[in-house]
Amino acid sequence: MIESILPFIKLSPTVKNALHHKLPVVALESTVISHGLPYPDNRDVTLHMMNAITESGAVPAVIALIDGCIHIGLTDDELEMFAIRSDVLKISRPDIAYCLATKQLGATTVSATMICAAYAGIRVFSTGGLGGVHRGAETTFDISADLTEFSKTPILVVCSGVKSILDVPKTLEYLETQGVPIIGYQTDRFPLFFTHSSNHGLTQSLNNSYDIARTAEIHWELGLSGMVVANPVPEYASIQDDIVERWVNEAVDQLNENNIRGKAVTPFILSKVSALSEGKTLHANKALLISNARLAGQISASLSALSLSDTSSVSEFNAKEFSRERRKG
Ligand code: PSU
Ligand code: MN
Repeated sequence: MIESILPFIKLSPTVKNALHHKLPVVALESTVISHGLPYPDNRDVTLHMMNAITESGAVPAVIALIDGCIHIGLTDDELEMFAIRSDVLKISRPDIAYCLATKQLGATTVSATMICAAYAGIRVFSTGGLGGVHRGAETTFDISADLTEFSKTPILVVCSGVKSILDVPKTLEYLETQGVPIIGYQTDRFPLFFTHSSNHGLTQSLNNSYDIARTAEIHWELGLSGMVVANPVPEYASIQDDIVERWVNEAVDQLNENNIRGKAVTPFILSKVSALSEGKTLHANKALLISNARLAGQISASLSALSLSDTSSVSEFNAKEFSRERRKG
């Protein structure tokens, strides 16, 4: 880890031990806990995600900002605090230093979680959906910092695509411009979060965690940056696109009526859609979060098996030394 960063990083004992022994670790974001889901589902689904990661042979690490430090791995009490409190800041790339300096509680979005995971040497991160290009972005310029992060930070993010609260074709175009690979897991269609499939085709599709890990390893060996693995919501929990679309349109109308802007846009639409669906979207949301965590755990374990996962820098990493250490251990 770069020396100047050390004072700002607090690893939990479990995560510290895992990183020290080069075991597979999967990062989890905290914005989905503090701003994405209601209590107590936010806490419970996080515990289920952590279990799924453990069952896949990896160590989970929820990332959040507390009292001037980037915490990698939370205690149960800390998780409860992020699940309950309403004064938690939503932290993207521009907000990290401000939150640390003012010692406020910060929940990390996809962009901030990628940055913090990379500091710790974690390569795989699991979440629900990415931020993207908002509908009407041609006038509001509202494009999530998540999308530019992928061109900067070499992390693999497992997600279920993006919600159709966004402009999906523009989001895909933007990711392509940023040079971000999107690998469909057992699909050649871009998943729409609540909906298993879509008419947006993908050019990259792989069927198992080993092939994904191998691709990631090459991507990083070549010095390329972040990547997306799109894992569709499990079919049993998938909701038909035209039904979701009705709720989304209504939520977007309310957004304009209430003059909601900036950081508040995504949480506002998420909670409106959830209310309009009378909880149906919550069921899908939980199912996909757990399924993504499981896949991320498998990919992370495969990367470790390839001797390249979870190192502070792939280019610095001495694969031979690692295999020697593994044989010894
Ligand atoms: N999309 C979801 N659920 C979420 C988010 C996005 O379906 O919880 C969160 C993620 O943390 C993502 C952030 O990084 O919202 C994007 O916020 P914004 O659109 O303000 O950049
Ligand atoms: Mn925005």
